[in-house]
Amino acid sequence: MSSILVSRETGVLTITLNRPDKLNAFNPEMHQLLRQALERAHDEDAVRAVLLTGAGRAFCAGQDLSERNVSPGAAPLDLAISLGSHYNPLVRRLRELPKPVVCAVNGVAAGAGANIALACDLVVAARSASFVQAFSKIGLLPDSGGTFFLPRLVGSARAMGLALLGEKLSAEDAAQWGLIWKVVDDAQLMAEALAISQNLSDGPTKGFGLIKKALAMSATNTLDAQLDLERDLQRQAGFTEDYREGVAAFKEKRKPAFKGK
Ligand code: LHQ
Repeated sequence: MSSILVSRETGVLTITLNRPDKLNAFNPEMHQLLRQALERAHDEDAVRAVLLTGAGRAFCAGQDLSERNVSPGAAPLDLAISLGSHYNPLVRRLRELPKPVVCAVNGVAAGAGANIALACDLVVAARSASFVQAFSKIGLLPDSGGTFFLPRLVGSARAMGLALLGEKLSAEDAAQWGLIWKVVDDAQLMAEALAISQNLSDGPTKGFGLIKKALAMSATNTLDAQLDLERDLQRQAGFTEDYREGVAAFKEKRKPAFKGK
């Protein structure tokens, strides 16, 4: 059984982390297959939204801790190699994909698994799901963008508490804190996440890509720089076919038929 399942239904590419007996923890093969799936999402015009989820009772438990010989007597590992070759490129790929990525968190999301969920554009979680910055429990710091995303999403006090204490945060609290988009009943999770993804895949894909870019840049830009960026990106948005279609549909009081062009 492949550790990543990929299927496309109309414009939505669904990617499922599929090592349920390991709570979908990452090993090198899973990283490689996920990279290929995201490359496909990037390259195929027919893919206009991505839905990322996990098989079984967990979304993802982060790095597979049973893969490596980490013990008091063993030679030390250089963890920067794994971050540099796998996790960091994954987070960059998710953020830089010029198409929306929805994450359906079906169960616990721990360690890098939690932060990969947060790297997606819209996070919908099942009511029974939870988020754990498990790193501090094993002497590490949040990686995969955790130290970037957490304070921006929930403020520095809550980010520090999550990172230092490594306690489970329920999906309900995560939604209330502004860490994720919304929480839904377990039975509704995939239907709701798919509906959001399908809705996005029918949208103005180029415009969505520009929204992602603008919001990403706002994390570090001054207002002046951001205003200039909005001007430049809006110029690009205004040149798309979908902008013309959107305005025409508005005037004609009909639903727009966006083509992602
Ligand atoms: C696992 C794992 C797991 C293997 C549960 N691996 N087996 C990047 C760069 C390089 C290196 C280091 O890391 C990183 C990034 C990271 O992600 S570091 C953080 C790694 N992840 C963790 O520390 C999470 C460890 N897991 C947990 O804290 C809990 O298992 C969670 C909160 C995920 C789930 O708790 P429970 O629902 O109570 O389940 P459980 O603890 O009973 O786990 C079920 C099984 O899954 C169990 O195996 P067993 O054979 O006893 O049934 C666990 O050993 C296994 N498992 N996480 N990451």
